[in-house]
Amino acid sequence: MSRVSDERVAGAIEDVGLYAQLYRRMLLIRGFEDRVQSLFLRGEVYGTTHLYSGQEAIAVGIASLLGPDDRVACTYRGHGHLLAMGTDPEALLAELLGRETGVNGGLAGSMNVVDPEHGVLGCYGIVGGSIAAATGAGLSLRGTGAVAVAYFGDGTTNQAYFFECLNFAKVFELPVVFVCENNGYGEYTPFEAVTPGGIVPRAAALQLPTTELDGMDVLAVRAAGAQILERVRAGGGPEFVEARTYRFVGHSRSDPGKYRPEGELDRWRERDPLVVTESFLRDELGMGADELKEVTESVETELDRIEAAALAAPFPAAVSIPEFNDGRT
Ligand SMILES: Cc1ncc(C[n+]2csc(CCOP(=O)(O)OP(=O)(O)O)c2C)c(N)n1
Ligand SMILES: [Mg+2]
Repeated sequence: MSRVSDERVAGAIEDVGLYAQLYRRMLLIRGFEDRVQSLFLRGEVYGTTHLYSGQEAIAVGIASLLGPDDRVACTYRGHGHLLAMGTDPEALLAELLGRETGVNGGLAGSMNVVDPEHGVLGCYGIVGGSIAAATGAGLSLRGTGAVAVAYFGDGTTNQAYFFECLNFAKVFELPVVFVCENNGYGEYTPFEAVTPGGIVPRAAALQLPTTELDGMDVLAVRAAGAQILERVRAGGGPEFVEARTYRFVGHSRSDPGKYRPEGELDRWRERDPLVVTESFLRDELGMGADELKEVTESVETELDRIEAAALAAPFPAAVSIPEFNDGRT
């Protein structure tokens, strides 16, 4: 599977084929996460998981603008970023199931996948680790036209890495795009409760150009992202994005999300990125119901195959797997 837009770049706004691909990739991520959840409940997943459901438009929109020389650094909520960059979904699921055929031989698990072949420097369990990794990559990419993208959450803007790395990137005008996925919560804490002054002013204070965008709309992400990436590739220095989004599930596998105010999830579900994009394809680009159904069904068929293959894959020989499955998160 290739990156969403290896050959296609920004400007192809009216291209039905491209948007159908973006929609398909988002469906794949959602379906993948649904399966991870049910496999987790069946005791098949080793370690913990943090699902990306609800946030798909950000990873897919940005990845659709990246080329083979660009690099991304992700968080422990990284399945969506990996799949958007073209990581083989079967190898990713096998990784989560601790199998030898996993992206990292079944030894990285959900939180620490590395996939350099697809431009992924790594997924980081340490909050803010992705910011540091992308900043370092930016240093080595300076002057090449390639960029490094850091994905991180709202809560991460309270972490020391955030200030230190944004400052460093600005001082050296590094080609880094800092993408803050504001999903409203850091674990169980609403971001408003711990972020005096909001997020964007923090980056603006360090003189990074800032963009706030609708992280539930892949078209909005892609349109703004195209302009940002053009500037950063041209040597304009680092930029900051706050993409407003929502996670449709709890923080991690053991969180039912009960701290959310009543009705909040339902309100965000009305702006589900899959619904937003499906409506656009149908109403603006004239895609028929049959075609849309075909996309959905082909994703489910692919996921059926992937799940069966990952479950049938062998465990790595040298590791005693049960030791890793003692219920700790
Ligand atoms: C350095 C560090 N501090 C604390 C934690 C525990 N921790 C894991 S996720 C998380 C919340 C991060 O929230 P946010 O940045 O909004 O990302 P989200 O999980 O919402 O995607 C915390 C505090 C950690 N993993 N690393
Ligand atoms: Mg968050």
